[in-house]
Amino acid sequence: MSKTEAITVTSPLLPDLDEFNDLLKKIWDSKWVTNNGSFHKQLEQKLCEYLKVPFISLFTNGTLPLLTALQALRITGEVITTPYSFVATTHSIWWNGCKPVFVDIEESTCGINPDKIEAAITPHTTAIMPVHCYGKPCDMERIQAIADKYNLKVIYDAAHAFGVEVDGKSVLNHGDMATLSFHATKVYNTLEGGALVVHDAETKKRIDYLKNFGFAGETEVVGPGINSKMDEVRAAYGLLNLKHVDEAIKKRHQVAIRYREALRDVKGVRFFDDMPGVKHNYSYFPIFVNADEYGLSRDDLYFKLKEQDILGRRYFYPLISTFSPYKGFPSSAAENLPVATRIANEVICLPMHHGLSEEDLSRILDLIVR
Ligand code: T4K
Repeated sequence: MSKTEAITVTSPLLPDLDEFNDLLKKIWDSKWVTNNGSFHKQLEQKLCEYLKVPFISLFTNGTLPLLTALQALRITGEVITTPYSFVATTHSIWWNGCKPVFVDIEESTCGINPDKIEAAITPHTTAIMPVHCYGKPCDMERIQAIADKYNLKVIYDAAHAFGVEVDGKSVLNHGDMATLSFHATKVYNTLEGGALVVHDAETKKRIDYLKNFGFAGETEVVGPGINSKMDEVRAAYGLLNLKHVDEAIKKRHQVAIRYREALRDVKGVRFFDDMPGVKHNYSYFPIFVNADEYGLSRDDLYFKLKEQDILGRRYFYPLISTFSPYKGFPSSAAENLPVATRIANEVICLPMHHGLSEEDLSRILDLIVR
C-alpha cells in the first residue's frame, strides 16, 4: 500500500506568490526594508479596521508584545495567569522579573477560572494575564471586575483570538492591553509576527518607542526598549494574507461543522460548540478524551492517529506549571490545578486549517469514530 501524505495540525495560509513578488519588487525598488516602512504603516491601519480596534503596534513575533506590555505597564511582583497555554505566556512574566502565580481553568472555555482568582491575590499581585485559549473568549467582565476591585492591570494573551468578537465587539479591546501572534501556525500569519492592541494614541507611542530600543527621536531614549519591529517583507505578506483570511476562517468553520457532526455521538469524546453571541475564528479543534467512556486513553488515540500520519497535537500538555522553571512554585501543585491537570491529559487538537479536504477529514474521523 502506498504511503499516504501526513495531515498536520495546521498549515499556513500563504499569499499568492506572484502578488507577493510584485510587493517584494516594490520593497527592493524603495530600498526601505524595515523601521516603520510604508507596508508596515498600511498593515497597522488595515488591521485596526479589520479587527475593530483603535490602535495596534506590529511586532516581530507574538512573544515580544507580551514582554513589552508588561514593561510598558511597569508590572512588578506577582502576575496571576493560567498554566494551560503555550509556554511563552508564562516566560514573558518571568523575563520581566515577575513571579507567575497559576490559577486553575474553567472546563467550558479552558480559560482562567474567575472564581479562583481572588484567592490567589496577595499584596504583591499587580496584574492578571489570562489567555483566550483556542480563541474562546475568557469571562472578561468578571476578570475586569476583580481587577478593578484590587487595582490590578489586565493583559490578555489573545494569540489565538484573531478576529474573535463578542456581540459584534472585538475581544481585543478588553483589559489594559491585548497581544496577538501572527506565527505561521495561526489563523492569520505574517510568517513570524505579532501585535499589541492598546486603547489610546499616547500608549501606542510609548509601545512604539519600546519596540525600537526606547528611541523617541534621533538622540533621545525614553525607556529600556528592545528591538521587536516587524520588517517590510512580512508586513507586505500580511497585507496580502488579510485579503484571504475571511475565506480561510469560513473553510475552518466548515471543518468544525464536519467534525462536530461526526463526533456528536461518540461516547467519551467531548468538544466545544460555538458560544452564543461569539464570532469564532476556529483556530483549533480540541477534543477531550475520557478514557473510561471512550475505551482508549488520550495517548492511545494520539499515537493511533500518529501511526497513520494524522499529526494532531496535545496543546496544551504538559501544563506550563510542570516545566522545570516553574514546577517548584506553590501555585504549580496539581491539587491547585485539578481542572487544568485533567484537561491537559485529555486533549488532542485535531488537524484544523483551510486546506483540509473531505478525504482528509474522512481519514481522520474513520480512526476516531467507534
Ligand atoms: N501565546 C500563546 C497562547 C501562544 O499559543 C503562542 C504561540 C504565543 C503566545 C507566542 O507567539 P509566537 O511568539 O510564537 O508568535 C507552535 C508555534 O510556534 C507557536 O506560535 C504557537 N503559539 C504554538 C501553540 O504552536 P509548535 O512547536 O507546536 O509548532 P510546530 O513547528 O511543531 O508546528 C506545528 C505544525 O504546523 C507542524 O507540524 C506543521 C505546521 N507548520 C508549522 C510551521 C512552522 C507548517 O505547515 N508550516 C510551518 O512553517 O509551536
